Amino acid sequence: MADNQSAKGQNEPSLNVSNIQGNIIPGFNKDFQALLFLKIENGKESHFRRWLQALIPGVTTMEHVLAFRSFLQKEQSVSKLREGSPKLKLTWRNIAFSHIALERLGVCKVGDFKDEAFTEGLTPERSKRLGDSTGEADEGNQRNWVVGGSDTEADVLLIVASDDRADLVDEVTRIENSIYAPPKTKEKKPERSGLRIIFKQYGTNLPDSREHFGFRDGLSQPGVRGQVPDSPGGYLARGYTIADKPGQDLVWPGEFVFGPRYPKQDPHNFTKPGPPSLDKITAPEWAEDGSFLVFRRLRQDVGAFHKFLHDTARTLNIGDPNLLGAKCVGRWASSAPIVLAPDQDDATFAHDKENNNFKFKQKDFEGASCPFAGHIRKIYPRDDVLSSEKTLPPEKQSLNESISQTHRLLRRGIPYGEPSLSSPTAPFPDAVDRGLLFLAYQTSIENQFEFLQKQANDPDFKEKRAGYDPIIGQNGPSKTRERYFLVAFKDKDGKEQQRSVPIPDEWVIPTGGGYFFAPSIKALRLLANLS
Ligand code: N7H
Repeated sequence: MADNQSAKGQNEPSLNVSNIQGNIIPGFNKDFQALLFLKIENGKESHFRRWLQALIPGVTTMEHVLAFRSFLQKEQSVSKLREGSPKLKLTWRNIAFSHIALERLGVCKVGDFKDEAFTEGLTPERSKRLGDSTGEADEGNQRNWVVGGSDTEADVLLIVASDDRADLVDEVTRIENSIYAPPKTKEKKPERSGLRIIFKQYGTNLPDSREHFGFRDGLSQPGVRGQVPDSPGGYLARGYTIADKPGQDLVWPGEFVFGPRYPKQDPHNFTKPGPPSLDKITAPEWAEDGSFLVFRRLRQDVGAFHKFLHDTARTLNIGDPNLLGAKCVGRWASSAPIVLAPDQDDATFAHDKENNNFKFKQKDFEGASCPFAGHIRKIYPRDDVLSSEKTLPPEKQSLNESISQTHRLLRRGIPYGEPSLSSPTAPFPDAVDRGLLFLAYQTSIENQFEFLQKQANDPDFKEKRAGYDPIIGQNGPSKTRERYFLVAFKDKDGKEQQRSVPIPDEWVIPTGGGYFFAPSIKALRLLANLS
């Protein structure tokens, strides 16, 4: 059990479940989703407001999602007795706005939000700072993105999610009709919605919660602290599956939702509440119960990644290319953490009760099984400290568990595109557009998403020459975008080795993105001019 899973008994903040959008907490987690990127036509703000007024009653809240989960839990226990009971299928909607859109709707101006990343938006300059390509013809160059690039920035992001593919398509059609063929007014004239769809993207979960490279994903999430009505034990993290996992740390809700009563993490003590996420400096009052949403459309070249694993395993005399894959991610394809299963994939550690129950410093301080550049170690170093600071008291350390908790994300991504036929043992290159629709909620884009992406790009984190995160690390400023990562392994002959491995190709390429704000239901009503 993680150190701070024994927080019971402290005063937990009460979460405003009927006001917070449901994909923030606890997350939609539906198999079929569509992202609609919308532009508000110039001078058509009042039309847009009318369209929004009609949408608001259908925006799904945290309360709806928790009720659904609780129903499913009961249903599951009943269906053990009653075979074949019908599954409840629902379709949900959530909405988020760019800073420019909020300005145009007259609710905010530069300086209202402290977070510069949100205020500026995902501009070419910010994309460059994330390490994205700047080569004129490069697909990863922000100017060439399919959405969020030059002239393709969205004002509004609408997320539609369903348990059923056909229901999702029906709902998207209904929304498209409301945009392009809205109901007639009393005078029988067609009423403009003031909106245009600039990009539409369907996402579908792959079997067994895999992402396209073949790894199970979406397993490790922070457990959001806070009370919700009727939650057994009084904790959001208790009684609902979202945080009921051994090893899952409880994180104060102010890291993910704005509110004067929602504390952020204290960087010196991760069980203690820090300052609130909403005060006069951080965000305007109406931002209460809202959250920033980062979107990145990340194309995955599965054939290229698998070829790298296949060829490099051969060069290094590593018998199994899947072992090199596990070193790149920090988990085996099954999700078993490599620090618990260092030599081969082991399903015992892939179980929900085990797959998050580990630490790095405690288990693998030298990086012998999980490289410091391994994706999950770079992006969430858990209890890791710098080797040069190992003996310092926590308040003098620049990295430790309390500090790592101040950079967490609520990941809500979903894969898009057809699955690949490739595997690390038989790489199969193709030209199919597939990847991850990366979505993450937080209360500071600068200190959470951007901080983590920069950490992934930093070859000297957490130790000098540890290398780039082989999944998402980018070397923006270099023309060749050369990258490497340091990996320790036992070769086929049982000899311990350590090598700096060159990364020859790009297999996660940003092709779209945007920074948004997901307001509360009350704030949506304000935006729509509803009393
Ligand atoms: Fe990552 N992958 O398949 O290799 N990610 N990720 N990610 N990721 C995780 O623990 C992947 C991306 C995080 O709590 C797993 O749930 C791929 C971005 C964080 O221990 C796998 C892409 C960012 C975690 C992947 C991608 C992150 C995490 C293990 C892009 C943020 C949790 C499953 C195409 C900047 C770490 C799990 C923890 C886990 C993969 C992108 C962040 C398998 C393919 C852009 C915070």
